[in-house]
Amino acid sequence: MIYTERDRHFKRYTVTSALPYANGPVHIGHLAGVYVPADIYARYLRAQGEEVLFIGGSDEHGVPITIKARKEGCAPQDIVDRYHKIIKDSFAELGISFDIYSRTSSKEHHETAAAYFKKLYDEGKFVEKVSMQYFDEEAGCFLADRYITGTCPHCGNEHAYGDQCEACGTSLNATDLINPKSALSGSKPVLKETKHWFLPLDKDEPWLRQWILDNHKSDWKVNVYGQCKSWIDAGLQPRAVTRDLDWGVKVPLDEAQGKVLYVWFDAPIGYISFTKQLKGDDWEKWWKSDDTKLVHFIGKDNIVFHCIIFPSMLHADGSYILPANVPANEFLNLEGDKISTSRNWAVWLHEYLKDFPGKQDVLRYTLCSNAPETKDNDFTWKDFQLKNNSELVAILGNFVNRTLVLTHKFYDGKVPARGTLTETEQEVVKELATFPERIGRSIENHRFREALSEMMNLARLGNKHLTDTEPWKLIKTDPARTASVMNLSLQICANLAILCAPFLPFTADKMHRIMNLPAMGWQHAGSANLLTEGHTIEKPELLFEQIDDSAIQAQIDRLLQTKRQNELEAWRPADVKPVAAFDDFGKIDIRVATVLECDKVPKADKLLRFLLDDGSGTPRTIVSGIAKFYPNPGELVGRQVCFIANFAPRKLKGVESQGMILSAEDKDGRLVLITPGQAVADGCSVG
Ligand code: B3M
Ligand code: ZN
Repeated sequence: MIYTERDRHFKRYTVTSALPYANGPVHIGHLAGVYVPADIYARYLRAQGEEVLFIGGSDEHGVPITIKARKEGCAPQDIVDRYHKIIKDSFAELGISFDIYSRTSSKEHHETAAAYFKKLYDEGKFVEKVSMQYFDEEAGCFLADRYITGTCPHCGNEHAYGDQCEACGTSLNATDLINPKSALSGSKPVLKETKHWFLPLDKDEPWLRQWILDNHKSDWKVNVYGQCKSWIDAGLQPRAVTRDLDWGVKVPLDEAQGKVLYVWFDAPIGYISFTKQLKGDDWEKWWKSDDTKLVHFIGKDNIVFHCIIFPSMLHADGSYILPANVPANEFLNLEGDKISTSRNWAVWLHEYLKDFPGKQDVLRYTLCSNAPETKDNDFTWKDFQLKNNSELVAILGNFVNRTLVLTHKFYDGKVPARGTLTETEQEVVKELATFPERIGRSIENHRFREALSEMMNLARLGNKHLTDTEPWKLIKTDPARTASVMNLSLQICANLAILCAPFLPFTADKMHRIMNLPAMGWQHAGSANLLTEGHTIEKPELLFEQIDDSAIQAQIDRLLQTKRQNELEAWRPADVKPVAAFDDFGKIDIRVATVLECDKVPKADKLLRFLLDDGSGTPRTIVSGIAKFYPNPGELVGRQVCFIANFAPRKLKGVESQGMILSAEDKDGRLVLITPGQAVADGCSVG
C-alpha cells in the first residue's frame, strides 16, 4: 500500500527517464542523476503492486549527433545506431528495468511527433515568425543549437550554445549569443531570414505560475521549484520548435522544406510514442487519465524542458495530464572535476561493467548513497571501494553470511523453531515492522539516499541482534534460545531480500535463490514470520567481496592518464611577456659551448653538473635542474648547448655554477636542451 496520502488515489504510474543523446555512452553522472533513482522508484512501485510503465529510450536527433557524425565522416544514423546499442545493452546489464527502451529515430516516433506538431499547428497553437537566424556561408547552412557558440548574455560563459548555456542553465535563442561563432567552420555567421513556428510560452505564464508556483510549492524539490520560479519570474519568451536542419523529424508542412522539429520538441514526445509502441491501443490511460501519476526523472539541466516547455506542449493539446513531479537531481562530479564527455572525464557504464563484472549492485549502491539529490556531489574511486568494503561487505554481506553459515552449521540449513522471545527481541520484532514504511515513504518522496540508508539500518539491526546474543557461544549452553535467535535473524534476512530489491536487484535475486524465498511483495515485509520452521536454505554464498587497492588504483591511473592527455591537448603557448627594451636583451650574453663532462650533483636529485668548453680555454661549470629529463647525463658529452655567460656565479648544493644553460619547457613539462642547428665554434655569441 502506498504510504503517502497524496498519492493514494493514483491507479498507475508513468515513470519517464531523460532520453540520453545517442552520441556517446552513458556515464555515472547520468546514472546517479537520473537512471538509478528512476529504477529504484519503478521497482519499488512494482513491489507495492502498482501498475507501472517505466519508459526509456535514446534521443537520436539534435545537433550533438550531427556534429559527431561530421567529425567522424559518417552519417548521423551510423552514430545513433552505434550508441543506441551500447546504451541500451549497458542499461540492461545494470538492471535498469525499463518496460521499453526505444529510440527517436524510429518510424513510429517520427509519425507521432509530426502528428503532434500538425495537430497544434492546425489548431493555431503556434506563432509563425519570420526571423533572422544565423547562417554559415562557408558551410552553407543555418546554425542552430550546438552548431553555434558564443558568450552567454546571462553569465558570460564564452562556450554557450545556441539553445542553452550549460554553465547557468539558461535556455537561449541563438540570436541572444554575444560574439557568435559557427561550430562548423569557425566563421562569424551572418543573419538570414527564415520562418519558424514558436510555442507562445509567454501566453502560458499565468497557468504555469499557478500550476507550479502555487500547486507544487510543497511537493516539488527545492532545486526544481527554484529554477522554475526564476524562469517564470524572468518572463517566459516564445520558443522556436522548428529548425533549419536536415537531421530530425521533418516538419509536416509543404512550406517547411529543409526544416525539422527542434530536438527538444520531438524528444519528450518520445515518451508518448514509446508508450504507443509498447501499449498499442491501450496507451492513452498512461498519458490522459487523471488517475495516472506522471513522474519525469531528469538532471537539473533538463528542468526547463520538463517543467515548462513539455508541459506547455501537453497543455496546448489539452488532452494530456501534466507531470505530478519532476524530481531532478543536481550533477555528479568525478574526482573533484566536472564529468565531461568531450574530455573523456567519466566512468563509462559499459567500461565499468567490463572492469567490475558482477558488481552492478556495488555501483548502484554507491551512486544512490552519494546521489546529488540536493547539491552537486563527487564520486571518488576510494569512496566506491569504501562503500563496498565497509558497508556492503561489512554490514549487509556480513550479517546475511553469518546467519546463513550458522544455520547450516547448527541446523543443517533448516530454519529452527522459535520459542519465546526476550524483551529485547520483541523490540527487534517491533522495529522490524517499521522498516517497510520508513523505506517506502522515503522512496515515494524521492529521497533515495535516505531510503537506502534506512534499508541498511535493518542490516545494522540484524548485526546488533547477532552481536548482542552471540549464538556461536550460546549454542553451547542454551540450544533452545539459540534457535530463537537464529530464527529471528533469518526472518530479518528474508525481509532484507524484499527491502533491498529496488536498490540492489542482483543481491535481492541472489538472496531469494539462496534462501529459497518465493517472490514476495512489499506488503509482506515487516513480518517476523516470513520463514516457517523447517524451511530449507541453500549453501551460503558471499553476497559481496572485498575490492582491493589494485583494482581502484588501476581506475585512478586511467583517470590520471586521461587528465594528462587532456592537459596536452589543451596546452597553448604562454602569453608573450610585456615588451622588453632591445638594450635589455643586449645585456644578456648568450654563448655556445660543448659539453666536456656531465654528471649528477650528489644528494640533489634534480641537478646536473656540466663542465663546458666555452672557447675561453678554461672549462666552465654550470649546474642545471634538468636531471629528471636526462637520466644518462654522460650521453650529453660532445653535445653543443647554449648558455648565459654573464650571470653572477652562485653555489648550488656546494657546486659553484657560472651561468645558466638554456632549455625549452615542452607542453608535457619536459625540459629540452637548446642546441644550435649546426656545429659552431665554442664561445660564439647567440643573438
Ligand atoms: N537528450 C539529455 C540531455 O540533455 C536529453 C534529454 C531528452 S529527454 C526528452 O543530456
Ligand atoms: Zn550562462
